[in-house]
Amino acid sequence: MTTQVFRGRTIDDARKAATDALGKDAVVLSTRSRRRSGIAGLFGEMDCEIAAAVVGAPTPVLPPPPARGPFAASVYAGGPERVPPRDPVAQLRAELRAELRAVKVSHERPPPAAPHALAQDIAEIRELLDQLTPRPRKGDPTAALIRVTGIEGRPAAALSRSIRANKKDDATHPAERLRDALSNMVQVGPWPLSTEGRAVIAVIGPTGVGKTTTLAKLAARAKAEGRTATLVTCDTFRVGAVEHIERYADLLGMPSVAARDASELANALAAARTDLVLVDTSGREPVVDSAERLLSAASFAAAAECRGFDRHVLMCVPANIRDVDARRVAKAFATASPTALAMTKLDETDAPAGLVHAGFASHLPIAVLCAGQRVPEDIAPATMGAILDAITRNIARGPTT
Ligand SMILES: Nc1nc2c(ncn2[C@@H]2O[C@H](COP(=O)(O)OP(=O)(O)OP(=O)(O)O)[C@@H](O)[C@H]2O)c(=O)[nH]1
Ligand SMILES: [Mg+2]
Repeated sequence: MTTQVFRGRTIDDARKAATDALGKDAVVLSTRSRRRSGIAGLFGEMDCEIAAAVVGAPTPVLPPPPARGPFAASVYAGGPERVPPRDPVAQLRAELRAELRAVKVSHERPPPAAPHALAQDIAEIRELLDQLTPRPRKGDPTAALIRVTGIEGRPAAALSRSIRANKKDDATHPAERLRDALSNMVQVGPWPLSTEGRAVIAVIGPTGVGKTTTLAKLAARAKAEGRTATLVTCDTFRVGAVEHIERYADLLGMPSVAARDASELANALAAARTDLVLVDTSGREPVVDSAERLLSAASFAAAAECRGFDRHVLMCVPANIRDVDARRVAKAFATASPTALAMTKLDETDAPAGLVHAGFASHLPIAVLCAGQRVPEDIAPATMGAILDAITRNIARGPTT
């Protein structure tokens, strides 16, 4: 069987040419349209092409192929063109090669350029982002030091800016410059027991951070100083919470009271005959009418029962708190308007970056440091030296370049 190709303006033209040449037994094997070469092709004109053969027919002796050209007569007359038989595998390989070439060309083509205005906008946004979040650069000793402390997020960026801004003495060791910058960032608050007159000292903060233990430590310290105190618990929610504070009160020989809401706390304050009233709370966020709400600056100032008392509301936060959690805690307990931070569990971390995170998030000074479970040993007034030592305690072991 010999396959021949016939062309025409339409498929019918091509088919008619095939029938004329091969007779009505001609079988169409394939058809395709292609843009005509030359000027006609530019105007969208197409050729139709069919491959046809007569099954079982002897190979005809054909005249030589007609002259080719844009309007070759043989084409429009449907003149036959001999196509040498091809190995199907070779044909497939040729087609694949052509496709591969096309793919390669399309990949080598440069991507379409972004419009100039868009590219400029993107560059400006990148620059702004760089300014807002200065990334610690590799090989930058300051950035390496900050990483060792575990300080992260916005406090780390602020610290890094502060160190870089203070380049007046480049000879100073980076660790010293870090301490300088930290001392400008961290604030120290007064030890709550230093109040001379009557005072309410309350502990607030998330569950399990050491509120009750810290309050018990303060109570024991107060007793050791010869001051009298009443223990009040507003945590009437958690099973065993009231008994917990009562147990400490018994051990210390102090009166204790449970207050379920703001009015009961106000009554407890009015009834107290001691120098200090130490208030424990639940770890829940202060809601309207809750006992914790009475502790807020505004309610405390407005309540007659609170008159004559200094107000100390310590927000207890663990020393290993992450930046993101410190911000959440500061927000959650803001309605109780805490006056200072009591940082707990310093003994449980080698990177007490929470000292910075909590201070930065709450804008509160640190007044109390707790480093253990023992009552009353593991509590101390906060000092700048102790805070800086704790934060930089890994520096000697960490990289400095
Ligand atoms: N290692 C260590 N453990 C502490 C510290 N302070 C408190 N703890 C322990 O932490 C656990 C929880 O302490 P609590 O005082 O009951 O904590 P809380 O915030 O009152 O807990 P809730 O009342 O459940 O919200 C206890 O096992 C304490 O002994 C500290 O500074 N260091
Ligand atoms: Mg408790």
